[in-house]
Amino acid sequence: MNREEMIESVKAQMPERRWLHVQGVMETSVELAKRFGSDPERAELAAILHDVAKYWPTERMGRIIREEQLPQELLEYDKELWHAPVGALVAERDYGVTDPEVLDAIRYHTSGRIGMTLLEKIVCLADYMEPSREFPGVNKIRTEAEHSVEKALLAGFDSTITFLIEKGKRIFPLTVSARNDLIRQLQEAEE
Ligand code: DGI
Ligand code: FE
Ligand code: FE
Repeated sequence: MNREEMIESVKAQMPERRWLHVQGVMETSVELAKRFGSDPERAELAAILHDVAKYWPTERMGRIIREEQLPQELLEYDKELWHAPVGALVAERDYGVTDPEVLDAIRYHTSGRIGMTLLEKIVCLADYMEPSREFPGVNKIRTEAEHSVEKALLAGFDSTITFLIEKGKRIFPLTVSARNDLIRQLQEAEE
């Protein structure tokens, strides 16, 4: 499947405003990849597919998590997390993506994880800061992203964690690990 066919197929699976978001993530991922020395083409590919499963019915995502041996722990946390690992599976199975780094950038774009690659950080950060995003703290994220992926992504996870705490929701352990790991990386870089 070529790039245009992939774009048409993804676009057909979501409402117009979500497609605008995906286009924003594509542009921002490419820009960040160039700024921080990652591969713009792989960043764009991950961005095109990152929310492919976002509007799939919950039951369909749940079934895939159970049947395809994705981490079963996901089933105990917010359903908003599910589209990322399911999206990675769909990218490989239905869109023929074989590049493991691209698949991981899709898989971890919501939760993050310990030891995120630069590509994973870029797609996750672009998802937070693309131009159509508006939420408290987004401007701080955009400002930090001018010089540091890690500082910007840390601000992103802080905003999500704060939001989850305010809503009285549980935090997926990978997100806590991802945040701790970014702080460690920033401290090590300072020393
Ligand atoms: O799919 P998007 O809306 O573009 O953004 P996303 O993939 O980052 O999804 C974010 C949603 O996931 C947001 O509404 C918060 C929710 N969420 C629920 N529990 C967690 C979580 N996000 C993270 N990072 N960690 C959680 O534990
Ligand atoms: Fe997403
Ligand atoms: Fe997204």
